[in-house]
Amino acid sequence: MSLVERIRAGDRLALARLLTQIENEDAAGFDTLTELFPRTGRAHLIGITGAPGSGKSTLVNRLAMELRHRTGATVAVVAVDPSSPFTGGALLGDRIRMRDLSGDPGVFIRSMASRGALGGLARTTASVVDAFDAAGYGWVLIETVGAGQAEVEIARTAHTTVVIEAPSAGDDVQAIKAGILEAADVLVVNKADLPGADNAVRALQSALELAANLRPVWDHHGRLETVEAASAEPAWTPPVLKAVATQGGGISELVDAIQAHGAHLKAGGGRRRRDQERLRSQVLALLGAHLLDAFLESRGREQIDAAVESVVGRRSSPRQVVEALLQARR
Ligand SMILES: Nc1nc2c(ncn2[C@@H]2O[C@H](COP(=O)(O)OP(=O)(O)O)[C@@H](O)[C@H]2O)c(=O)[nH]1
Ligand SMILES: [Mg+2]
Repeated sequence: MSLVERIRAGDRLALARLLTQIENEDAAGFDTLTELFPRTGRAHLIGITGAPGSGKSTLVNRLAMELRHRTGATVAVVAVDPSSPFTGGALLGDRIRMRDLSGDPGVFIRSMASRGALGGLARTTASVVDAFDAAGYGWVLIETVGAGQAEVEIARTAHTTVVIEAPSAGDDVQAIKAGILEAADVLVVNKADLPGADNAVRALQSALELAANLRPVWDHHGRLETVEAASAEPAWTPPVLKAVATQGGGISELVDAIQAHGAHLKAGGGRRRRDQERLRSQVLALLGAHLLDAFLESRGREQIDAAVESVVGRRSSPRQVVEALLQARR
């Protein structure tokens, strides 16, 4: 049997092999994915994002179990972990904590290290999500740290974006990365067993009210613009829930909210719009990467190095050298 046939038949080993090929940006993996691509578009993608330590992995673990029990559908978890020297341990920690689930063949967990460029991570993650979708996983949970542009990008292209906050010592909400609150479909104040949870809920609710008449729009460069709401789609008011992920508290309500949001998307055409947005950013990211590669190849390293040197020496501005590079004929 071919790899495609094995994946379609539910062979986990075959799927794991494809995921590794994708992570290594191996051409064979992309060929397999191309063959599988017509089978994608059925999974419900859930982005889960929030500050490090807010309890995302713990919550994702509980959420995966609850979705599995309540819907019977299979669940994939994609944990995107930055592998900086400061958080390198997180990868192992997540693997250990998520081990509870690994006895269930209907749950597949994949941790991804952010090697190389962030844009590369976003691209690889999108392909990993496609692989799970094609393999028939009904729910794909994508855990990202809500810190960088790439993570925000990954989270906002899901069908349902869940933003997690933990109560802070003061009564202010921890600074949320710009664009993330606006991208939230469901907000969760986790660690509701700790003091300050109700304050965090109130703070999030007032932040949501402020944002209620504004809705985010991303232009084709992926820049965030905020415009007055003028959407044909029916409005969705993001609920603010409380959870105690370590005990499983609030997880059932979270599944209710996710299912309600999924029904809302289907009824109002939002599901199609989100698919369009997600696939458009996939296409543009790939196109951008290929154009850059082709450009760098055509100019040769020396020209680029010379341009960078000129900027380092403050003889030219970055904009000037880019204009010169674009104009220069070989
Ligand atoms: N008190 C409390 N601790 C929690 C809760 N959820 C997670 N934690 C703890 O918070 C720490 C970070 O959790 P983790 O899931 O790794 O957070 P992540 O970095 O956002 O993925 C761990 O020590 C968890 O046991 C909760 O609901 N209450
Ligand atoms: Mg984590």
